Amino acid sequence: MSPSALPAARDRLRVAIQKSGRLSEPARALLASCGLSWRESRDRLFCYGESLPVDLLLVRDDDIPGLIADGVCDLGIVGRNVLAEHLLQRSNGGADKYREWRALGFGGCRLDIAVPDGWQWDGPAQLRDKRIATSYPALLGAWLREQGIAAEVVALSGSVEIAPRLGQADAICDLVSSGVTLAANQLKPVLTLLQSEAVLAGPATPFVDAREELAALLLRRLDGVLRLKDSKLLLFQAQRQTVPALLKLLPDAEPPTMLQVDGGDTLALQALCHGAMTWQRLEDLKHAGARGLMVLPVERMLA
Ligand code: PRT
Ligand code: ZN
Repeated sequence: MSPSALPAARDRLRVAIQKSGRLSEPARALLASCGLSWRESRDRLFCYGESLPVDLLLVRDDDIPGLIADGVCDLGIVGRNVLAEHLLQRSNGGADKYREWRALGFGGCRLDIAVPDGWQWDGPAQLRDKRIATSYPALLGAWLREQGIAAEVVALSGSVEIAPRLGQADAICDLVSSGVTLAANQLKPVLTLLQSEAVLAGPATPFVDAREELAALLLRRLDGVLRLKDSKLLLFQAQRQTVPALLKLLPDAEPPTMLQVDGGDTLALQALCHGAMTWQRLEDLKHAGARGLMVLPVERMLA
């Protein structure tokens, strides 16, 4: 490659998120909680990063993997289902250029095979020689091959769930979250091909310019936010001899800070807990000797 053909060094990071849809608001909210803010453009396709040199590109979710592979965007927030489908589709051209960096804990759903309610399901072999409608032909095709099942994949771009009623297919392979859509179309889920959620996707190799440091900063903040999502700070007092039993009730807690109160056997404890702090748990702790229990939200943490 001649020096003039080298890609220009970039000192701003470009993150692609869904313009409008299920992932757009939570993706923005997550990035905002990492301290990012933007100036909106009039066409709302590009938002200039103000607090940090991290810009947003607002696009269709299906375009995000390709934009990263082609270097138009550096990072993207997209469903694992979309990323996995594109990775398989591009397996001979660009798939090795990007990968999942982090699971983000929202947009959860499953890619399921669903069959008409009336079928007596007795296993994947029942799909042999059947027509299966899907918007995920690469994922379904790969799974069928893996199972050694010869079936016809009917690729549709939308309204997959009505395909059996229209006579276009015998079964479907589609995203499911609550399952209400399947039920409304007299279908039942029988197999899960993929557990999905929104993920941060990025290049498989490090950046060679200032973007590397920016990406590392963003990841550090993201990890802090994700780690604290369900975390609470638990404060209470207890007699020294009850502490071992109390800590057994807190398997999801970081090692607590303990301070002696009044120079006696009473300790004040402070523990960061990562699981849900329900009333039942608090009552169990009280029963085991904890006093003055207090649960506080944790807003930010930097390890
Ligand atoms: O316009 P653009 O192409 O960007 O958006 P899109 O219409 O392709 O995507 P969108 O906004 O519908 O979904 C974006 C991402 O959200 C998906 O790629 C998944 O990663 C994730 N997600 C989470 C879902 C669902 N849950 C979901 N339930 N995507 C689609 N659905 C569909 C499902 O297939 C069913 O038809 O929503 C319907 C309702 O689901 P039930 O099971 O709750 O009835
Ligand atoms: Zn889409």
